[in-house]
Amino acid sequence: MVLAPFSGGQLKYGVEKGPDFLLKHGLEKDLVELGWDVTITEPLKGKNLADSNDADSEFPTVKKPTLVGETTHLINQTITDSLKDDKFILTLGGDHSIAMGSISAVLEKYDDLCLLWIDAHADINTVESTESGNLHGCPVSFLMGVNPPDKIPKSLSWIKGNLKPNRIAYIGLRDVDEGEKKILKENNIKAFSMYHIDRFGINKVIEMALQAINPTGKSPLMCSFDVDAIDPLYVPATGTPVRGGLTLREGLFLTERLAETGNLVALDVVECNPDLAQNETHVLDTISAGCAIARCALGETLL
Ligand code: EXY
Ligand code: MN
Ligand code: MN
Ligand code: MN
Repeated sequence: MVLAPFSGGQLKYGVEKGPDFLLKHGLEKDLVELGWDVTITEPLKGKNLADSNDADSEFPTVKKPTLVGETTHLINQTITDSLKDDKFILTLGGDHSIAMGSISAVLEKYDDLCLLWIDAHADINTVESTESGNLHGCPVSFLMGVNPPDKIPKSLSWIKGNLKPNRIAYIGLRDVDEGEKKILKENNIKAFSMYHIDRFGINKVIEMALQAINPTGKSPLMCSFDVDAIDPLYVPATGTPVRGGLTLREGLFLTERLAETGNLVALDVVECNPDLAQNETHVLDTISAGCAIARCALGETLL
C-alpha cells in the first residue's frame, strides 16, 4: 500500500488527507483479514518538496509543475522498488496527478500493461489544451507521450510516455473538455461514458472495455479509480463532482469484475477530499466508498 497524500495537482486542499482517512477507516486491517500481506510505504514522508508556488516561467499554462514532477517521481521510484518483489500495488491519493507516478512505475515492470481509467473526467489534457492548468486533469497525456517534446516541463520529462492508446479504456466519463475529445478521437481511445452504461449496462461496458484493451485476456491489468466516477450522491466529498455518475454498486461491481479476471496487478484510489464534506455523513460516505473500492478490487466479494 503506497500512501500519496498529495494535493498539488489541483487547488483544493484536503485531498492530501485521503490516505490517512482511508487508513483510519480500517482499510489496512480489512485487507489483512482478506489474507493480504500489507506493507505500507510512504514515498513523500519527510521529503521537502519543491515550493508549491513555483511558476514554471517556461510553461505558465500549468500550475506547480516542479512540485508535481518531483512528487510523482518519488512515487514512481518507491513503486519501482516494491515491484521488484512482484507486490500488488495499491496507491492511495491524493489527487489524480499521482497516477503519473504509480502508472509509469507499473508500466516499466509490465510493458504489456493494460489500463482502465475510471473517472468522470478523461484527465488527458496537454500543457497546451488545459483550461484550468491543474495537472490532475493531465496525467494521461504525459503517460501516453502526447505532449510535444518542447512542451514538456523539465520536472515531468522523466515520464517515458510509453502508454499505448490501445491499452487504455475509460469508464464513467461525463465531463470531457473539447481539447480532450480531440485527443481521444485522434488516438482512437476506447471511451465509455455514462451514456454507454445506460445503454448497454455496466457489465457489458466492462466486458467491451476489457476486450478492447486486453483481447487475449492474458495481459496484466491496472485500474486508476477516481472516486468522482461515482455519483456525488454516494461520494460527495471530492474536488470535481459531476452529477449523473455511477451508482455505488456499479462502481464496486466494476472492481469486483476486475478482481475476477485474476490479472489485476495495481489499483489507484484517488480524489477523496474529506475537507469538502458538508457534514460527517459525507466524510463517511466518501471514505467508506474509497475503502470498498479497494476491498472489492482485492477480492472481498469473490466468495
Ligand atoms: N478537465 C478539467 C481540467 O482539466 O481541469 C477537469 C479535470 C478534473 C480532474 C479530476 C481528477 O479527475
Ligand atoms: Mn481523475
Ligand atoms: Mn475526475
Ligand atoms: Mn468541464
